Amino acid sequence: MPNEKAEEPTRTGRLLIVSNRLPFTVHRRRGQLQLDASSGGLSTGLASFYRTYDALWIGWPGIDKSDIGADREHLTQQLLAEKCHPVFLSRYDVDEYYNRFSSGTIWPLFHYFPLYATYSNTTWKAYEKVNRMFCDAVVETWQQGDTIWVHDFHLMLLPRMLRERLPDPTIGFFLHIPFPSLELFRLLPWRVQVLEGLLGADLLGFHTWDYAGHFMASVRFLLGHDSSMGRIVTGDRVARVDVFPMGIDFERFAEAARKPEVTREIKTLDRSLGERKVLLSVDRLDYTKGILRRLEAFALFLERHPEYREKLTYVLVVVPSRTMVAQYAQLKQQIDESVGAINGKYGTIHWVPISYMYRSVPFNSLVALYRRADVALVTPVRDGMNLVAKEYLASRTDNRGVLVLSETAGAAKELGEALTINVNNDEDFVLALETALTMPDAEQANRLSVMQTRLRRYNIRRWVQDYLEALQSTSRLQEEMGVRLLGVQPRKKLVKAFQQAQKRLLLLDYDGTLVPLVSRPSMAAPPADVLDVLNLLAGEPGTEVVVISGRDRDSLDGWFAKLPLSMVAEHGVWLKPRATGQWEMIEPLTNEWKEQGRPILELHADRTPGSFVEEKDFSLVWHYRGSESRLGELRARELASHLQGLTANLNFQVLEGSKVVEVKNAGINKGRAVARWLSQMEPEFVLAIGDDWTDEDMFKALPEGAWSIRVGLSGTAAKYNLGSPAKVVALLQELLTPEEQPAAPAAGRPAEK
Ligand code: GDG
Repeated sequence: MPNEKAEEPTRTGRLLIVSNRLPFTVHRRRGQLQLDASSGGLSTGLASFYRTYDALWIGWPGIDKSDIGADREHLTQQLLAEKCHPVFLSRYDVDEYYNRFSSGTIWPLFHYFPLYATYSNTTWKAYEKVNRMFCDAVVETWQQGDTIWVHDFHLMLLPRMLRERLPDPTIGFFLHIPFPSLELFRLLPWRVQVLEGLLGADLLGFHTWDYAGHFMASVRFLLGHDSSMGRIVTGDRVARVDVFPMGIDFERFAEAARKPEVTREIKTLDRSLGERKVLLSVDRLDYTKGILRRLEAFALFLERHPEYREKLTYVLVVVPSRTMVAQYAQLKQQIDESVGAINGKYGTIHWVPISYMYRSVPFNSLVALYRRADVALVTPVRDGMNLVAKEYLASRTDNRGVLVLSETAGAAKELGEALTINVNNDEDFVLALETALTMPDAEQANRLSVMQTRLRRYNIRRWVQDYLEALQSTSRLQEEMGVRLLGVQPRKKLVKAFQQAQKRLLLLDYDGTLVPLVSRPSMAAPPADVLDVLNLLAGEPGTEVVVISGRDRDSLDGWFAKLPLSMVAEHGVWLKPRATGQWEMIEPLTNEWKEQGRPILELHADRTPGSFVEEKDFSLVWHYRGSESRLGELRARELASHLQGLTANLNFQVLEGSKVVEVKNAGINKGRAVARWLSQMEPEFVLAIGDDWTDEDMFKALPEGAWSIRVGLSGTAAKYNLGSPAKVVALLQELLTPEEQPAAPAAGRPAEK
């Protein structure tokens, strides 16, 4: 029997980084277009390394399309020299896709500010449209072997769009912000589209395990795909989910701290700040960064600790951001007012408590501030990671400094030696400030050095390398899982073997094999294409088609009685050979055990909303596909173990199938049922297709040389896997298609087929 592996392309191409913004922002100054470095965590993080890769960065250059005018070609070339490929967006696109949808819907919702989120179909359409524009740009530049790495919440539909357009691409996705809990995420009207968009990626990366867990819970609940060990089987693909806490360019900060320019800046700071202790915060203007809460806590600290007045300065750097969004403009005003109020209340003729800058500061000045600050206050209300915390630590090669970090920043998961606080707890905040300001030098050095060692090791390069290695290995995942997809060559051989054989036996499971699984079995009637292909196959001379199912006789008769098929019901209890057209029992059976089993199943159904009991002649089935999946799984285990306790005395067995627990007579299975056709017919060609482990009995009963296929990506005794019922139907249709080169049709085979 053929046993080819699915072909795996070697990936030696470029790395295509795709993000909303390019690492350069284009400005027009005195008529000329100029490139400035972009700010923000993603740009600063990746910009420091991507040039050393064989990479191309695809994104928006930050300037309105209409402001580029005739310079478009020139600008494209200028950017290409920087390994960048622009996606040009109009003012409308930016307003709708970026300001309104990305910043006005996704950002607040994903950061646990649901009341700030607005939902509009117009902005959603714009988001889809711009994702499609990015897709066009990637498709335009992509070459076989390139690896695509999509970044962040602006482009969550892109992975799937790319998968639909490119042949076998390798696609990674990294989310830089939190993925919220299911209860928040499910508020999004387009939640299914977003999850499906993301699942187009081979590898989904998150900063923390919480975010990854929330994502998998949403996928399970909203799409019904289970995950185990970070693998999500989506039908015909496996996507992997993993955690990669983003690092920084550690040496860049450590070395800058030693540069003479920075030392000079520190001296200047010393002159104006004198002996005072310095508290520092550096944030983009954003309500998630907790700036107002921090100001309130600082005021409380001054109130509680008058001894620190005139002895410390809080340097507050706020970098302008998203000024077009209403909440941000309002926040700016509130910060201005709060700073004014605190300085007014506590300031003296010699002292201004808060030194406030609303602008971006140059890199050297930033490092000088990090070096001069006794305490860094990184206290966001919610933050995906927060790189400022890490940069502060990297800059402190002098072994001094204390980091106060909020536990709702992703960075808190890695930086356990920081003073972590709950930002909503003022007492916590005040106590942390006091502890930080009085921490002995030796303790500061100890805490710093543990964190620095970790950050130096898992720096930005290591992060990128780790992610990309994991991405490459995802393409080998299906093999690791023992899955062998029916590739092009074995498929051709299968079709040819069918077409050349004179006696053929097709053994086809129904639910999950010919039609997709649905939450209520009664909804799974066969569509016309399934009936047509079964009818045509069964009409082929020398061909026996057996639908072999766990269903009861009435359901199978209702759907298939008019077709020239054989049928097996209740997993092999009842057989209806086409020749007789009569149902017969495989052997005399009793169902006395039902009286004891039924109340147990019913009790479980009552305690598990969305589940129900189905009764067949010789089996009872508890279905929980419609239940909350974790509860269903828990109850399934309880039920199975409860029933198993009874099997010693009664003649039944318990089977755990796909979202079902089935109780039926011992010794009955699909394997025994197919034995009958195999021995009576002695076929030259046998093909068995099934989707769950009740079909494994059938696969194991097949003779050497038979073809067998399991639907889905589970490990199996079958020889091959196929992705979905739709692919099974396509394969069956292909059996009926004439060979490409009809050399000599097998005897008995109608010429026109
Ligand atoms: C998103 C997530 C996640 C800031 N002000 C100045 C300046 N910066 C630089 C910092 C840092 C970056 O900007 C800010 O990074 P953050 O991580 O703090 O925050 P976001 O921009 O919100 O980034 C975040 C990140 O993505 C990465 O995944 O950590 O959670 O929200 O590098 O140094 N740089 C200069 N002057 C400034 O005034 N030169």
